[in-house]
Formats: sequence, C-alpha cells, structure tokens
Amino acid sequence: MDHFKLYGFTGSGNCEKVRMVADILGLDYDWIEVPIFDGASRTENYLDTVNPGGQVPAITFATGRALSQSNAIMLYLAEGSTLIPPDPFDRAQMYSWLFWEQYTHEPAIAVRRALIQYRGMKDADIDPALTEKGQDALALMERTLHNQKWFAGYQFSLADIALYAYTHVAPEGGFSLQPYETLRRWLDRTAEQLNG
Ligand SMILES: N[C@@H](CCC(=O)N[C@@H](CS)C(=O)NCC(=O)O)C(=O)O
Repeated sequence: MDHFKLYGFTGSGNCEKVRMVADILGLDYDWIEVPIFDGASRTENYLDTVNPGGQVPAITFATGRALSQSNAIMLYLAEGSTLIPPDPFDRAQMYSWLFWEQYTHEPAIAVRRALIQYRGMKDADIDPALTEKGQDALALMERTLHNQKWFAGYQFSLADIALYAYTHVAPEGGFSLQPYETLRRWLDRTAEQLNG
C-alpha cells in the first residue's frame, strides 16, 4: 500500500476506525488533524481535493486519488488481510454488520454522544426515540455475542473494529454498558486485538 494522508478528527469514532485498521496493518500514513468545528472540512480546497462531502475521515494518495466513508476506506486498506474473512458467507456477515453499523448503530449511539459531548445538550433535551434506538442496538449486539466470539464468522474482522469504535465510548453518549456483560467481554477482547 502506497503512503497516504488520513484526514481525521480526534474523538471521532468514524476516524478512529480507519486509524485502527491502518495501525494494526502497520501502514505508512500521515494523520492530518482537521478541526471540523472550525469549518476546516468545508473549505473550497478540502471539498476539491479531499472530500466533496465535506467530512472526515478521508484518505488521499500522492496521485491525487481520494476516498471517503469510513467503512469503504477500511475495506480498501484491509484488502487481502486477515481482517476480511476469506469465506464468502463470513465475509457477507461482515458486510451485514458494517451496513448495520452505519444505518442503525452510529446514527443513534454516535449522534447521541455528539449531542452531549459537542453540543452540550442535557439528557432531558434529547429525543427519547434516539435513546431507545441506541439501547436496542446494544441489546442486539449482546444477544448476538451470546452465540459467537466475533461478529463475522470465527475471526476478528472489520465488523468488530467498526462496531468497537462507537461502542467503547457509548457511556459518553449516556448509554450504560453495565447491563451488557457479554458485550463488555467482547470490548475487552477487541481492545486486546487492537493493542497487540
Ligand atoms: N458516513 C460517514 C460519516 C462521516 C461523518 O459523520 N463525519 C463527521 C465526523 S464523525 C464530520 O466530518 N463532521 C463534520 C461536518 O459534517 O462538517 C463515514 O462513515 O465516514
């Protein structure tokens, strides 16, 4: 893999996902901190050369090629590695969790965390439907892990990394992990994989 620049914001789980994959695979990259709350991801130059969607994470190569969307970037960086299961069914299961993470988990758990951490909102001011959606997501993960060690097949994969990113900081969004013992054990297992 050629050297690349990773545009990210410290504290963003979407950016952390990409950084974790790049680090675990020992890839050669530079982290470019983008102060998103100062509009740094919305400048003409950023939109033209990094991501027309105006968000982080994104990666760029010396050739000028650029890629955005955390899960797409992870898939690209991890191509051919053990983080993507070789078995087609296990791989499909990994995709299933990646899509679910973006459609259901992140829009509830990451969004509620952002409202508290970055917008200073109080629990009482947050739509209870968002809280319920996040709790349902955590309960689904807990139930799944009663029967399996990892989310896709028999091995640690991108599905675990994607789900770890916002689950381990879910308490910052007001979601207690206390009721989810199996999920907490999986978080510990995943942290061990990530920290070698
Ligand atoms: N679906 C995108 C979401 C990216 C996203 O929401 N990025 C946020 C930080 S986590 C951002 O750049 N916000 C700044 C903005 O929208 O101006 C992904 O997975 O990469």
